[in-house]
Parts: sequence; structure tokens; C-alpha cells
Amino acid sequence: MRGYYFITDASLSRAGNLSDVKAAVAAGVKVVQYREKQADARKMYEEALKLRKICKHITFLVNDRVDLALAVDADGVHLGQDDLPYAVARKLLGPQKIIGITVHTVEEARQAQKLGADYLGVSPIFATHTKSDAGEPKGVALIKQIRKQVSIPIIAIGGITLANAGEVIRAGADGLCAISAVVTKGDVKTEIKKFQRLFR
Ligand code: TZP
Ligand code: MG
Repeated sequence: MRGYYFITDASLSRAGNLSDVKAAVAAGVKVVQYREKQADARKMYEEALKLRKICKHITFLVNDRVDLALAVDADGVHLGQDDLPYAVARKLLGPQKIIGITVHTVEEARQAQKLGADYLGVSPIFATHTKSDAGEPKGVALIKQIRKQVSIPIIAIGGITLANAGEVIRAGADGLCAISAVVTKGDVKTEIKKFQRLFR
């Protein structure tokens, strides 16, 4: 899970999800998450099928939707605190699929690890306009605190840019996601590579 973690955002994207995900794969990204909050199930299914094919050799996860993840044989799901409970998702997905959980506090992080989560999304680190209900920015202090308490991978998200990504990695994040800093740019592959270089 070390490195840059890509999440789609069709509403912010310049070139569209398919183009963005191809760029992410070409940049050498190891994890892509399909996140779609607007579209109906049929459109999501068709798009997710295409993305699954583009991500044939890398980890492909679906945000929120366990049914969709199963339907397209994704590698797993990413769940928030208001999505299906971990145990229910695990029962539906079976023992092999990846389940990541978003956490906003040390207590949620400890609980997610105890439940069996494969990794944590720690959010939001900085202020963001990309997710309207992201909540108060926690700063890199939260990454440091969680790092001391849990051993599973930490993926940091929320308001991350090239200017603050170094601080996020130094705080102990294994990976990070930056959505607007990447998909709004003309050359998505080049922007992703800039983030990946910070992990060397
Ligand atoms: N979850 C927590 S913050 C966020 C998500 C999906 C949005 C991150 O987007 P950006 O543009 O990198 O701040
Ligand atoms: Mg969710």
C-alpha cells in the first residue's frame, strides 16, 4: 500500500474517469478506487467493469458499494463510518477481499484494526472542497497518533497537495491520495509521478 493511491472523481476530472485511470496505471499506481456518488447503478456497473479491465494487474477497489465490488470482481471495497458495517461487508465479500475503512480519530482507527480492516483511510488531513461532509481537518498530528497505535497501512486523504505531501509521509502515512491536485490537471500521469517520487 506504499505510494500514491488513486481515487476517481468524475465531477472534478478534466478528461474523465477512464482516461484518468489509464493515466494512473501508466504512472505505475498500485491501487485505484472507483468512487462515484451520483450515477445510477447501471452506469456505475458499466463504468466499473471497464475500470476493472484497465486495472487488471493492479488493486481495484470500489467505494461504498459491496454489491458493485462483487458484480465486477473488484479486489475489495473502501467503507466509511456510515457505510455497511465491516462484519457485514466481510461476510458478503469473503475472507480474501480487501476492506479499507475511513477513520477520523485514534479510537476509530484502533476499532477498525481490531475488526480486521486491511488498511485505514485517515481523513481529512487538511481542508478540502472535494468532499462536502469530510469534517474538520485533523492535521498530520492524527497520522502520528494513529501510527503509534495501529500496524495496518495508513492512507492519508483530504487537501493533500505536492506542497504538503512530504509532511504527510514524514508523519508516518504509508500512502496518500490527492484527488483535486491530480484530476483537475491537464497531464494526470505527470502529476501522479510527482507524488510518487516523494516516496523514494
Ligand atoms: N475522503 C476524505 S477527504 C476526500 C475523500 C474522498 C476528498 C479528497 O479530495 P482532495 O481533492 O484530495 O482534497
Ligand atoms: Mg463511503
